[in-house]
Amino acid sequence: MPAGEPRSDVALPVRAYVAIGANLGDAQASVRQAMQDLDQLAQTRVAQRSSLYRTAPVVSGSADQHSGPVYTNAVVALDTTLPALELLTQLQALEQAAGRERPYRDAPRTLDLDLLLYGQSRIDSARLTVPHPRMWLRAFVLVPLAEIAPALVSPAQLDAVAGQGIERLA
Ligand code: A4P
Ligand code: MG
Repeated sequence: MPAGEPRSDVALPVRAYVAIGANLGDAQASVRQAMQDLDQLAQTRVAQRSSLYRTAPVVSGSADQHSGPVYTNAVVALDTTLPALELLTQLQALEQAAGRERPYRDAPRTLDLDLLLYGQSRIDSARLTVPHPRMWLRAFVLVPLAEIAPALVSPAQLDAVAGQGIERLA
């Protein structure tokens, strides 16, 4: 290939955003560990990490389910050359390694990793919907996302979730 021509076989990194949540065990330790583990993924580095937040559980399931313990939540920005579905597979492997079980919808969890945004991509496949369909409804996503990427969240979007319990941890 002549010098100076762009190479077409080298993928440019994509900026992706991942929400981290935990409300079983030592949730703060799990969230911090997840940040380190994400930075160790192949073809991926953590470019930015939000503060940790203590958040009231949001439950969408039936009323007889317990809402469970408070959550620790955070958001990280990744630069990755992994394709989106491969990144999802890696996120799910980290959830499994943290002992994640799925007894029912919105059940308490040792670790939840949701892919919020993958560059400008819109994805609607059986395994993956991006942007994450519920992200705009949730203070536990929008507040940490706005901390590291203020241009992505408008004041009106933050206002819309202002009633939800969330507190930044020191
Ligand atoms: N899936 C589709 N799109 C995506 C995506 N963008 N990122 C599929 C991740 N996964 C995605 O997820 C179920 C399926 O969604 C997966 O098989 C994947 O292929 P899951 O992690 O097995 O189950 P889940 O975590 O219960 O579902 P989900 O959708 O992550 O739940 P939600 O709606 O995000 O709610 N309250 C507080 N305060 N903090 C929380 O973190 N989290 C939840 C989970 C509820 N309440 C909460 C919190
Ligand atoms: Mg999830």
